[in-house]
Amino acid sequence: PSLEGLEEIDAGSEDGKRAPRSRRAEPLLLECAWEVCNQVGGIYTVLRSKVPSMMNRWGNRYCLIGPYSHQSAQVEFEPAPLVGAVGQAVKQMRELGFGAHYGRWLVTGRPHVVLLNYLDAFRYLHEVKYRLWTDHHISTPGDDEMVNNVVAFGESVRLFLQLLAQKESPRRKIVTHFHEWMAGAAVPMLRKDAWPGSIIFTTHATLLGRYLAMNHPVFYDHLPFFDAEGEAAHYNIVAQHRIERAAAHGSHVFTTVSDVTAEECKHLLGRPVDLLLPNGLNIQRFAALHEFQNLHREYKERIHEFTVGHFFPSYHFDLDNTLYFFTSGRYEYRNKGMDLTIEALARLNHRLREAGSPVTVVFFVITRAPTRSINVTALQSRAMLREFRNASEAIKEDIGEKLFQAATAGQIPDLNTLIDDYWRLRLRRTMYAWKRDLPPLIVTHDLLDDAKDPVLNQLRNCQLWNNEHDPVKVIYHPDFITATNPLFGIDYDQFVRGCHLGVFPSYYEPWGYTPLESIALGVPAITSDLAGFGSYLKQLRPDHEEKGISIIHRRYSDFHQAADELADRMFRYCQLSRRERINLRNSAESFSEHFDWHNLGKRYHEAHELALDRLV
Ligand code: G6P
Ligand code: 1S3
Repeated sequence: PSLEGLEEIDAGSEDGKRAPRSRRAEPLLLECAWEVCNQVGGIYTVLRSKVPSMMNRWGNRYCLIGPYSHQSAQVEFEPAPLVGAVGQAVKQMRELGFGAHYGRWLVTGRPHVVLLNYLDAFRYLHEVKYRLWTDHHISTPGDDEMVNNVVAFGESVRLFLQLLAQKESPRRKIVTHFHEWMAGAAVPMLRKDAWPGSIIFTTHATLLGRYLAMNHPVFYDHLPFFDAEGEAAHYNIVAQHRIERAAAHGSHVFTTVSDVTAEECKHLLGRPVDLLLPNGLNIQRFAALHEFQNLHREYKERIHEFTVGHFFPSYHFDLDNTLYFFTSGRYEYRNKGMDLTIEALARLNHRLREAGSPVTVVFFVITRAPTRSINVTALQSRAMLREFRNASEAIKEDIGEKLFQAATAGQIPDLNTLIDDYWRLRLRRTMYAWKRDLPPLIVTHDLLDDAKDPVLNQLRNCQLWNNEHDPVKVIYHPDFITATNPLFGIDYDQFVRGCHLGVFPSYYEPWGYTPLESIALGVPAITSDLAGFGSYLKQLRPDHEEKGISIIHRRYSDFHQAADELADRMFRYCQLSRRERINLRNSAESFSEHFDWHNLGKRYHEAHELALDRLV
């Protein structure tokens, strides 16, 4: 489609003006996902960051469709008048008794969005499920809340698209791009109805692949030989798997995010993908122009504060020779490579000690596991740090005032005599209470299941106890970092900026945003050749190492080889000089530009072109 004059062509322009007749045939692009206006995981990031690129090409002919949730809508959604074809279809949905909302998604680009209250389809859910079974052999258990929601959302979307097509087809072509099985139930239903538009389905991971990777010792070698149906039954995800499979087979264009996941699609869903759509970012959101090195220094100070509070009551080390490494992500212990990371840390600890290195590595594991609360000792250390700060500030002011008075009276006093007894005693008491005989904690929260927690157990097995003689210290923080978190008081992006290295050697990772976000914030990262991002770099950017991204070989290495390689990479990083670290941060930050949607959005545009071409 031509790029000219898009802003005048209307999927729902709020001024209600009709576009000139000759332009009305321009196609319409709808993008449908469970994570529209509803943050769950990485798909939210894909959709949200991609908006400016989509708006740039499609303008007002672009609209997203998602599930209505009152809570998220309060924050992310702004209603708009029901105008244009999309607005009219929403109006009709309402007349049919559906809670349908039309407006703008309040993210950069402010795209049109339709939010459907799928709960309204529950009143005839049994009929929809019956159709799914008779028409598509998808049997859905009665008591699975998630599957029921997905089916109800699928039906709401089907109905909405039918109403829209009645208004627009054949005058205007409609392309609908569905993401992930949770939005996929509408696809087979629409094909059965002979819906006149074109359908793209993108999977961001196969559900079965995720389960198998978590549980099977040699998932990738076995991939061609799995009996998908049998395995789905084994993991009790037959309905989900069949919805995903039906969406893959029912789409005109089937895509995924990387060649790693493309293999899974071929073997587990039985259809090779037509195109790969790698994930990008809106790099501008991260860009801090020439400021990012200063930001590193500023936020590193904040992390230093945490380190002082956490470690220094037990023993001291040189903060100037301390490096902060981190890993983060959803708590999929094996899939996200947390097992490998901890094993490699134990080896790094040994190597740094053997080498007599002056460096201390503080390693943060950031994920979300069920917890009761932040650990009392961790909070106490934090409170005491504040007490030190208050006492020091008070003494500074007191001494300053007394010194001023003495000096103006022509005396130079002994500074020691200027400290008020009250503050002297208070400081002594705090110093006394501050001292601890035990090593610093390795976990910041009280976990609900401390005895079975895999990260904690492996840290124990590897004897990473935060002992004084260990150059590698660990902080397991089983919650995501937000600005309201009392331990750091900074948000996740700021925390990343303050670190030195992100470590993400995933075993199962269709794409993997964490290392990409890390470099966008100017922090070098480690990924693996089993992550879509790593695989992309390995093939297309042989210069990735000098750009600050290392790729651990996991596809054809066993666990111990990979752990050695990872320990070696981290060890090499510890040997860099400050100047070399600064240079690497510069390279990483400028390289991240490659992954901006203005570059990778082209793949999406190709997919949409192909979908239009395949519409007969
Ligand atoms: C940034 C700051 C420098 C600081 C450096 C520390 O580049 O602009 O002032 O010296 O960070 O780097 P490091 O790798 O030691 O944390
Ligand atoms: C998936 O989210 P995940 O962390 O479950 O989709 C993301 C967006 O495409 C992708 O980056 C990630 O690798 C997948 O695993």
